[in-house]
Amino acid sequence: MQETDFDVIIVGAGFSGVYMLHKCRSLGLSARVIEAGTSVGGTWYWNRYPGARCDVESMTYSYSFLEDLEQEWHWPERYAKQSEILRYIDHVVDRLGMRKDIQTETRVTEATFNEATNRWTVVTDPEEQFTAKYCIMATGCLSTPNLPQFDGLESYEGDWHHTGYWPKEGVDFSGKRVGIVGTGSSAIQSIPMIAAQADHLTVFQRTPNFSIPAWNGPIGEDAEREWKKAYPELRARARVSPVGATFEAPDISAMDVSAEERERTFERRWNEGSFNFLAAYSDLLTNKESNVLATDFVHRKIRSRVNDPVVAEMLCPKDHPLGTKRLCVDTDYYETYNRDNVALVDVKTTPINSIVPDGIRVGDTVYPLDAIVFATGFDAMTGALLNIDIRGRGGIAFRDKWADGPSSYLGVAVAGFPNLFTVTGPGSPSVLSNMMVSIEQHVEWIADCIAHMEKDAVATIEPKPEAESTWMAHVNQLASEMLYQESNTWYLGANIPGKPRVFLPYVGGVGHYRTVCDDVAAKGYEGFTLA
Ligand code: FAD
Ligand code: N01
Repeated sequence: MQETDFDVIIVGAGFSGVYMLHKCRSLGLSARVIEAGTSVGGTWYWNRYPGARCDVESMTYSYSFLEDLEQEWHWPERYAKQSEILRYIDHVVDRLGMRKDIQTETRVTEATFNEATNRWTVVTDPEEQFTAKYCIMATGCLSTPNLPQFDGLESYEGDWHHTGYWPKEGVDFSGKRVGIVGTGSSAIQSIPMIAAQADHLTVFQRTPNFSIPAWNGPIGEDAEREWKKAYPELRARARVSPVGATFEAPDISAMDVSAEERERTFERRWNEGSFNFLAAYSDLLTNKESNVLATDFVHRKIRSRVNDPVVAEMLCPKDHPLGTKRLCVDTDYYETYNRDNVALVDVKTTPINSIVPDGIRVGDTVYPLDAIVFATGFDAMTGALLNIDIRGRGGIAFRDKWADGPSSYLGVAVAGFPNLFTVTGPGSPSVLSNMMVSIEQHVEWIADCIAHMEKDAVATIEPKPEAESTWMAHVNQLASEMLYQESNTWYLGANIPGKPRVFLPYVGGVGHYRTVCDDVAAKGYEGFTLA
């Protein structure tokens, strides 16, 4: 056991942990990042499945604090692929000389607050022990892959992979009969790529998802130049916007315009691609009638893209309002079902009952497969935090405190756990935004808080229980006014058996949330106890 003492321990070396390290070093603090993977990148290190790329524009999916780099960096495509994003974060880490402060291949298993010393003790696997005044969880919202318990998986004789834990060397599906379980964003990106390579692809779909075309392609030189010229204004606009984006979001109901105008608007948004579509009208996620109009438009698009009408109907989501499961963004997803080597199997009516040595059994039918891809998502937002045994004052365990769902003040700190911060934690907008904007906002707020504490020699900061309760009531109240409740999603923990059904992110909007956080700080960290 080697004991090592730092001002700050940061868990996770994705975009959050890397920026947090940079801010801590800028404050003159000693910091160490502890990362389970063999290198940096987080999401973009682990998710190497075919077709993996971001679905917010590359030009906005990057750090805004590196103004020189944003002018230098060339993003070749409108939506950057995984390898390009990984290359970017690797470059940032080397450019800022941060690698020596990042310890990889080390998983944090325990973090315990010592009330006598006001310090955190962090224990890892392989076993080492660290102490620090501050412990910052940059563990990611979508970093704990969910592999459902399928009977017989251990007997399967082919290869299987989870999209969130993809081999670095890649997987060659040439000449193989492949099965993919799931039709969320990961599946929708990988299905066209796998279908193009494999001999045959069978898609096992439980719930069809809404997907909007990406219209991906190279970014032209003129567009890049214009974008770079406008960067400061675009970044500023994203910071105060509802979802950290630069697209226009008019405050108008879909019900307040004529059918012709609505059709034109939906068509224009569809042709712009991606999340623009949801911003066509301000009430698509609050008003069922407006949502039905948008749903009808997308259903018609799906039917026009898929040749077989039976398959097209299977692909039209009818059990949840558009956008209440995270919207997917695709390149040729629906058209892939027009290929002769692709089959769609409904596993809602008859679920997968087991994995057998040569494939997947659904009811009485065995689908013979040489390889299986599980695109079955993540234990989102709380999974990575609850995997660590975190103990606060009086030995209270995070796992006990959050047994009925997470409770947090601003999604950034938790009562009873002094000097512990969660980057993009539950109760913050995080996954409902361009996460780069939310990550930067949280990291900067935490860094300012730490700077304030160091300047005034404050030993500990922690939320007051009543401030936390008030914030959680607000988070839940706003969520209850949205259509999100009508859908079984990872936003609600519904994808993990036994997980409490609680809406996890904050729907109040990135811009509004930023104002709330800034006000809290301006009022001397209102709602926190500083000792
Ligand atoms: P992560 O990137 O998840 O990093 C967390 C790190 O913490 C991981 O490396 C993990 O190994 C490490 N870790 C966790 N627990 C421990 C532990 N106990 N000990 C040590 N290390 C630990 N967001 C967008 O805004 N736009 C997109 O287009 C987009 N595309 C996405 C595509 C995919 C396939 C996925 C899965 C997510 C996507 N996201 C997207 C969300 C994405 O997760 C965030 O944008 C962002 O990358 C999160 O960065 P992070 O550093 O907070 O977390
Ligand atoms: O996971 P998901 P994901 N039997 O949870 C199905 C981000 N992301 O990895 O809907 C059969 O969305 C499950 O079915 P159902 C983004 O935030 C972004 O695709 O629960 N099926 C569903 O179809 C995204 O939302 C990008 O009925 C089972 C699928 O598996 C988040 O990460 C790309 C099953 C899981 O879908 C997660 O996306 C990728 C079972 N037992 C990810 N269990 C971008 O494009 C689960 N399923 C930027």
